[in-house]
Amino acid sequence: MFSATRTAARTAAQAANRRNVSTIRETLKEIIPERQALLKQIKSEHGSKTLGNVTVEQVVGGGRGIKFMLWDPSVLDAEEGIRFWGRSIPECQRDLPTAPGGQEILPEAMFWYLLTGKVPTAEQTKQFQEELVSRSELPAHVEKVLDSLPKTLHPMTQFVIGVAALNHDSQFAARYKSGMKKAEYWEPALEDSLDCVAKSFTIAARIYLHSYKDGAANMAPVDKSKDLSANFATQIGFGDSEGFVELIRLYNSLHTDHEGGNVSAHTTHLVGSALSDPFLSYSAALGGLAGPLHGLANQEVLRFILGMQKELGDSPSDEQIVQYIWKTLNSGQVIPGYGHAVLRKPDPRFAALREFGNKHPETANDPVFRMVDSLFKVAPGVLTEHGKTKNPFPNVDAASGSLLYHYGLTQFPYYTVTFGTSRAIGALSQYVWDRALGLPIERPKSLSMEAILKLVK
Ligand code: HAX
Repeated sequence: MFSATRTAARTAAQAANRRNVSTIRETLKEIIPERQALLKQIKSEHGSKTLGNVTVEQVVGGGRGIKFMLWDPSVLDAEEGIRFWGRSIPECQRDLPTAPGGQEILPEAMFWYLLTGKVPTAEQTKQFQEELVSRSELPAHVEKVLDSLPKTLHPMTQFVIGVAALNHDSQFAARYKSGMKKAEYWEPALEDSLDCVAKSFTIAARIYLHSYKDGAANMAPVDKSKDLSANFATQIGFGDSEGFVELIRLYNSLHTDHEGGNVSAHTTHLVGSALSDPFLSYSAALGGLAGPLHGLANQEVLRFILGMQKELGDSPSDEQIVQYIWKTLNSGQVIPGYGHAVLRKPDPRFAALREFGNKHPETANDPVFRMVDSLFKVAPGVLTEHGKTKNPFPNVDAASGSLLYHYGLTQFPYYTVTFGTSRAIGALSQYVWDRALGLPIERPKSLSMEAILKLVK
């Protein structure tokens, strides 16, 4: 086992003791038996009840709407958007701790909240932040692997490789090999998940320096007094911009979780159900996040917006934008950042990012951000007229890239990496619960076309 991890866990426990603050382990230890009992009750009292029939269209249509898996930290409503343990995004913004002097939710606080369903105190957040930051250093072999990859390799491919290589020090894998009991699974799952989240930020920074700067040899060391987002910003060279640091905090809090059925969350859950450790499970999820219909859409949005700006200039009329959208649709392409498999209203994550852009004078007047706003005014109407998409409204990816671009993070093939640091927080929170609840290996039924015909006749 990577000894820095053991030291981080021990130091965190000692610091928590000194301050008389309960640690994440103690908090989970208290909650887990209650949730285990609830699941047992659901199974014994309601196990044979149905939650709706499955149509043939759902089977051949990507499983839309089939109620199929257990996922506790968040639930998505088609009209209202996401709720994290029952709280909407504005409610999370109201209730969760921010950095001293900051206004945006700290991703560390969101991580605690997603893991436990309880809002952490400022003290718990501080202690948890210190623990995560002290876990964020990378083992030498991971640094070596990352630095040896071609600079031209897509940043998401580098991310997949970096996270998979962390599996070398997995406590879950080591304890499983030595015969751990099922009731103990959640503990090393938690240790690995904390490591995976913390180290993902450092992997992300290293990839940026490797791909777009002179390499990571002189990467700034982790500053243990700062949060993960501030460290990440410093390491990639944007630490002096308080606006950028706040954006990274917000971005990493908003993208964490979007219930369990999306590709990256579901992949983590599926791969984890085979008792693959958190690193292997999340590395597989990153491969899904790298798809253009999922997380890569934030890269595609920027490409789309910059293409439009190049063709139409900084202040196109609504009519010009409408024509540009039609041209894109008529050439058979999708409008990136619009549409959603579940949502049927504008995504509240988009609303939160748009609000961020509008409340900061420097971003509010940025031509690329203004272009995102102009697109939002007309695109839903065009997509409705086009008549294909079930949801003509913007999703989370519609605004995020323009804000990163404003602050100088202009390399848009990198944008999905910033999504990936965040999604680890939500997907691995459920991974810990999957092990705590002893959920079985996932194995739904598939059907051939002949079998479908036989069943419906
Ligand atoms: N532009 C043009 N056409 C679109 C569209 C868009 N933005 N969104 C959906 N459509 C089309 C679909 O391609 C589909 O066409 P076909 O029947 O020819 O296949 C039709 O409308 C019906 O699709 P749908 O049922 O409304 O949407 P799906 O559930 O199948 O797909 C997607 C949801 C998000 C993949 C889809 O809306 C899309 O491709 N959007 C653009 C890419 C994007 O922004 N992805 C990010 C989504 C959020 C996310 O996961 N972020 O990580």
